[in-house]
Amino acid sequence: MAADLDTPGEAIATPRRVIAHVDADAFYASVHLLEDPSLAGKPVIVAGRGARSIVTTANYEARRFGIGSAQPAARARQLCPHGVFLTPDFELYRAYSRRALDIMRTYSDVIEPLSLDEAYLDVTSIERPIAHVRAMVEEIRAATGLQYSVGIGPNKLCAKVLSDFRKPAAFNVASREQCMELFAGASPRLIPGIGPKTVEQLDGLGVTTVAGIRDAAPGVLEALFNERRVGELKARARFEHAGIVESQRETKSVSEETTFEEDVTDIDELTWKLGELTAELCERLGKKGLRGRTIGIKVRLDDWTNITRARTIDDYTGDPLVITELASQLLREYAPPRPVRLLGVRIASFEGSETEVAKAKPRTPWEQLVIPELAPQRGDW
Ligand code: TTP
Ligand code: MG
Repeated sequence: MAADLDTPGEAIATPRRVIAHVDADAFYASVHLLEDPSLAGKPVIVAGRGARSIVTTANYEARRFGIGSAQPAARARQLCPHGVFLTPDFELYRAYSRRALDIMRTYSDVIEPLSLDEAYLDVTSIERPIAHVRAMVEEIRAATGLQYSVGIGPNKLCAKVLSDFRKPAAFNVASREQCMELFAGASPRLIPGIGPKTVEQLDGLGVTTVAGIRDAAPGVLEALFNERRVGELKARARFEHAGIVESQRETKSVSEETTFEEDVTDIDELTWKLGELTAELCERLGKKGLRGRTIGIKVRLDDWTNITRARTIDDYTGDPLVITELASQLLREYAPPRPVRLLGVRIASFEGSETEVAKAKPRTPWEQLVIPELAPQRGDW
């Protein structure tokens, strides 16, 4: 769902790359099915509980009844009264997502997660990128049970559109030219970066397909869009896109701090406050799935002297008890000589933090990649 495809296409200037987009099938619903095998074969709908709640997703059994994301839950109940309705459990989704991502990281250093169930990977530097990505999704499936659909193409735009094609369990590989052909007759709404409003405007101009944008005679699109936007639309319709896969910026450290309303002298009160700050810190660590080895404190005195103290331990931790203990020890050792104005706790040296963007050259040119047959079929769109 998250489309970060907002870079205009400049395919000609872009070096050849092999980009994969992976997207879990019916993600939330699949997680519930994995947790409770008795749901197998039943239509499963994940929606809020309130009267005005909406459907987040549904498994493919439920989709057969016309149920889909963003539909009012009440409507879904009418369409499928015997369906199993479940409320979202984000902790669980995050846990599955993290496990899948951990496996992905063993296959590529250049990964850009877009949401809990979606990521781009740059596999340009891999010798047999298609087999590599296939092995990756198979490993994820074996380890977590999650099924991912895959699109592989020369840029993010191709990869994204391909991964959405003939879901579930899709595995589509195509060049830019093949994408143009494959999706020529599809609605422009298929293309990320062409939103519902643009689709409506295009419709008003009689342009109802991707090829229609590409082949529009000069002046036609200009009736509604400025020159720059026309260029963008045409580039997208040609599946040109210059965006690179941006690996998540590494978190180097996480910290929490507080400034007191009144300066604090009592060491017990300061220690207690450290415990509170650490609890908040650990919650954030947990969300990011991080564990660190260097624990530090920061103290600002009433005369604005700032000091930091840190210590590195042998084992990675995200445990509030361990961190509070060490932080309190550092505080006692420092023994603030004046009233304290600000207190902070920090953790760094995270587990597995060596990810780096590979600036590698393509190992295998596109012409040599084995490209499966992807002839459009009736009813594809
Ligand atoms: P998607 O990948 O768009 O949907 P999906 O994984 O359920 O189904 P598929 O990919 O097979 O088409 O979104 C991932 C999760 O995000 C989805 O399981 C639930 C959540 N989501 C919402 O909460 N609201 C929405 O409108 C959409 C589209 C998704
Ligand atoms: Mg999905």
